[in-house]
Amino acid sequence: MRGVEALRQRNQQSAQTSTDGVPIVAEADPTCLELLDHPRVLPYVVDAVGWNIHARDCLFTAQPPRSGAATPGRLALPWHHDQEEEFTGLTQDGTMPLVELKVSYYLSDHAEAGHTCTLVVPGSHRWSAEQRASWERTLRPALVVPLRVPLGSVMLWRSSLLHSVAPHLAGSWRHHLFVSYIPRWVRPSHRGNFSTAGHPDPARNGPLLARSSPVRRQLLGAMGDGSALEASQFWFPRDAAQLPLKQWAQERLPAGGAPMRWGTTGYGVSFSRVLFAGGAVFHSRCE
Ligand SMILES: O=C(O)CCC(=O)C(=O)O
Repeated sequence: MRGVEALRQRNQQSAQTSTDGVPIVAEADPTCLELLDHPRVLPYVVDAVGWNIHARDCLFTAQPPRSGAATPGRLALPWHHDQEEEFTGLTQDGTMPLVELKVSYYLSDHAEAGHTCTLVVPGSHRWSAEQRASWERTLRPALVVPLRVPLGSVMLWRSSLLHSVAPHLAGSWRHHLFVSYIPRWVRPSHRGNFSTAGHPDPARNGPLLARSSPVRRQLLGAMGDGSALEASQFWFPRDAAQLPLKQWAQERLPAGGAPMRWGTTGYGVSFSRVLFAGGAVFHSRCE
């Protein structure tokens, strides 16, 4: 994991700095840019949520050494389902739809004794509204999986899973970077909101887009061909060059496999789920 220390240093110098576990926006950071379209990870992302996507945001958290914390039992982040209120209305039965896929890069050793880690409750993305409302009564330690994973591990996950973050009690830093992928027609969150002159919205950052590949431009929320942003074209692309991830996906279909059903209008998202079956953790030396 070359570059993590540099990532932390760079972000500590920025106005959006946090050294206390509060996420900072890192999309334009060179490390984040490399992870945004990492060749070992992007195929899984596209397999799970299709090619009509961009990044909602890319956040980096750095938590300082915390041995001897005053409240060792307190979760670093409480239990929650991401965007529960915002997404629940998209299904009639109140289960949470698949709108967002998160990719977590664990950039410190989460297997170290006392080190914090993400805690998840497998299967909770399928819970009914009633189950989600009553988890405080039903949650048992046996249902919780702590992601005690070594440095360099990657987790792809549905952020509608019930999750939290364990207390950080180790004498080392915690480093975690995650990218959230959403359909292009869903607006980004932090990306625009935290833009400053020093950290422009990547989708409007001309020099950054000029040195990015077409696929990276799409993932940054811009048009793949560098054309001007226009809301309608997040729904109805003018031509294929605005949406290069589709071509990228087509070129990577398994040889001899069934043709991918992309939908009939060209605007849809289809899923193969050949590679990705609900969740995956693997170890990748992203160097
Ligand atoms: O830091 C983590 O492990 C998870 C972060 C998280 O829960 C969130 O961003 O919703």
